[in-house]
Amino acid sequence: MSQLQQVRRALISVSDKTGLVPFARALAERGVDLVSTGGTAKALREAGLEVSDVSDLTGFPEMMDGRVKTLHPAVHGGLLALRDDAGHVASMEAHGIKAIDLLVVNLYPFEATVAGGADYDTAIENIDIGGPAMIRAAAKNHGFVTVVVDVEDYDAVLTEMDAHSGSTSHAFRQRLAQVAYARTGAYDAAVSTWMAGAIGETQPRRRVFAGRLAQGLRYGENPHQGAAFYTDGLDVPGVATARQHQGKELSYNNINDTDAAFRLVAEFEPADGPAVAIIKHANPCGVARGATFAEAFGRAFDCDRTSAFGGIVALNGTLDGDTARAISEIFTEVVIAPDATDEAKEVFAAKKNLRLLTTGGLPDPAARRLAVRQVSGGWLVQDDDVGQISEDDLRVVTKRAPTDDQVADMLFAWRVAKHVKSNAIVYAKRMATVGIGAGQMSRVDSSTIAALKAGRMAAELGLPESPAAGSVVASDAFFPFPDGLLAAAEAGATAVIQPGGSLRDDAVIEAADAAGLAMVFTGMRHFRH
Ligand code: 93A
Repeated sequence: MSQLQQVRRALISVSDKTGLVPFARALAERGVDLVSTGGTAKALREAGLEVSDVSDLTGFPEMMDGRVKTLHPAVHGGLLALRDDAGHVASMEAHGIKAIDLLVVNLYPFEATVAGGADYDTAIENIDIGGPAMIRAAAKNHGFVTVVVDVEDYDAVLTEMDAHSGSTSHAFRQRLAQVAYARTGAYDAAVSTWMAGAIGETQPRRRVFAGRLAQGLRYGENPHQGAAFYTDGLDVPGVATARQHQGKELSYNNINDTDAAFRLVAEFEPADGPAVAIIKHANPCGVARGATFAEAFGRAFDCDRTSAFGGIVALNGTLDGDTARAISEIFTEVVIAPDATDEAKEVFAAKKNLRLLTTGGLPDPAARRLAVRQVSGGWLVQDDDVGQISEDDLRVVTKRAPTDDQVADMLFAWRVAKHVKSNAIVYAKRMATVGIGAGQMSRVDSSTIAALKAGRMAAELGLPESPAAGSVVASDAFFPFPDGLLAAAEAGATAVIQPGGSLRDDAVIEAADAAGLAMVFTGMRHFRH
């Protein structure tokens, strides 16, 4: 295999025709013969370039509405033949197959088509078959063939050819081949993911995950870690697809925290009124509902004013001017909302470091998705936690039954607890969190920390008593012993929502009765490790 391979013939077949004409012209100027499929050839001819049709190469017309254009030995032989193998060369001569040295393909826009809400048949018709077949063939034969699947690489090809008198080097072809397989892999993954949704296949073991690079990141969780952001190509409203109106580039931690914030607030239906979540380090430090977004923000902020500094704020509806002004008063990294009024955008325009993201909608909190985590030597894949409960699922286990207000607050606290790292303890009162304990190795400690934060806020706001007094408390998993529950009661909680299911449930219920608490079991757990 020779290291340098002269580029004499290029097959170009692209759906995205961005940059096509200048690139093809530059190739032609370097003496490269151009061969193209229908639409691509038409675009090139219109630009005055000389190009031959793939149908001339194959002796077959494009047929079946374009389903069969390039699937022919004249194309695949030209891509796959080993130029230094006498048998392969003899086959080429015997069948009149001409070598293709450069393949330029970008695929039918399947991802964009399904993202645009296309129906089933349209999606199916946008699954490219011939393109991936050619890409995989050319990439396999990168010993001789250069394959380009990304418009961004056009310039690099010309630079490479100019550096080697019209040839490409083996290392260059190898790099492009690797990119080519990343593209075909991600493409089929997008098809499979879409199909899983379309037919309701939910088993993680029958699913695949792959992404497309959305953005190279300056660094990861820490400055010495490299990082990048990949999207799954399926247009779910959220941080991956949001429009950024201002502020510097999002960092790895910003993206992670913003996602946590937006997915939490998406638990609250806009039809039920404004909800705001403030997030730090992927945990909420305040979540509240209110009559207005400004009120909801104020109530969320009052849960833990200290932690909210440098936080991420998410809204479940349109950001308005009043709320933007209230948010502007504290240092905030990112604000994410389905939309923002012009007034709100003007308010933020003065805050150069604040990033405003709008998404056009909320993600469906019940939509089935995969959650993927890497461990040494592999990946753990599970269904996302889309579990939701309603009032009907609650089982009262204490002598005292909760009041209607307590039930409403318990369901609110429960939804928040789902988004808090375990062990999660959430105190809430009148649809606002008043104390959140997150990520402790002991449930008692989470209880104590949540109460401590509530006490601190009472002091800061000059309240006569801790806002945890008369609150409800949610626990993401059962209380294994009465101690965690008693810590919550001591902090002032009067009603408890938890999954139940401990061996010692009886002892915990007894303790709750003795403390005069109302307690309900959900039968569902929300671990988040
Ligand atoms: O329908 S296909 O899967 N059948 C094919 O044989 C084939 N060959 C190339 N689609 C095929 N292509 C795709 O056509 C390419 O991947 C490219 O996206 C598109 C370019 O078509 P046109 O040049 O007609 O615009």
